[in-house]
Amino acid sequence: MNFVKMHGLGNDFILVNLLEEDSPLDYSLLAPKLCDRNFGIGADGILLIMPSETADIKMGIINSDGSEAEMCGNGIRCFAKFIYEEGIINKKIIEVETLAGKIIPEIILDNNRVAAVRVDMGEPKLERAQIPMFGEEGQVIKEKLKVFDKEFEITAVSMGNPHCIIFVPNITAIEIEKWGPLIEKHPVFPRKTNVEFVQVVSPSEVVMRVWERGAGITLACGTGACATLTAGVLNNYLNRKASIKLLGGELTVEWAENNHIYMTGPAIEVYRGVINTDRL
Ligand code: ZDP
Repeated sequence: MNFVKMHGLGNDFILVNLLEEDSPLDYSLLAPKLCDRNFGIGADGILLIMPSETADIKMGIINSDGSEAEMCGNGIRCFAKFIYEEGIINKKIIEVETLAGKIIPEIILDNNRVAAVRVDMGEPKLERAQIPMFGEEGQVIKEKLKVFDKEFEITAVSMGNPHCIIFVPNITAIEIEKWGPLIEKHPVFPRKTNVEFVQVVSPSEVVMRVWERGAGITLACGTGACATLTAGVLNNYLNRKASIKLLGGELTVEWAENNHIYMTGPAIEVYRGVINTDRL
């Protein structure tokens, strides 16, 4: 299997170009092995490049545990950079089909090199059923969620994939490895959830730590940054444009007048390789 290893703010991916691989494999089954950092290539997930009938191209997303995700914000910047630089799609504004609908990355050049990718992430979804979450109709803003003996105040946002945002006074005091997986699998979330802990620094800056559904702690989460900005606006903590600081770096996110979320950040290719999947 040929692959490209890329990352966005240290959130790293194995890209497989299914337009060229002639014997596609079961990537859900292989994901835990390929993504293993000791026994495999090492990554937070796999991105599949596929043909689309409704857009320029299609992106498939598999988490490191083999589960499928609807969307991936850091991933789509990597995906767009690769598609553009390889000349697979000769456009700077690319329409990408995902399970979260059509997402539109725009290549930002500096001296003919891809300096960043700005992504039209579409509209955030706020109704409880759209997250999805069980319970009464309406939006989930500052709602109590009981996890064993602890009570969190959560705000839920879907960027195509589910996010549970928790604002805390001090991010370093949170045991993410303990609470992350418990909230991810809390029965109120029928499709599980990504979990973001957020400390507000100012109306234009927050620090965020993520526990990703299907992947655990990662250095950054693009859809999570977008959901965080949205939740920050809904709670009156943030302006409609803010910088989201993550372990792997920072993203600029804006909730524009047209109700779309725009996320801007880097995408880096690390290396290319060939792996014999029979030996994993
Ligand atoms: O929704 C999920 O299952 C996530 N684990 C998908 C990956 C999201 C990601 N971190 C992002 O940048 O949006 C890659």
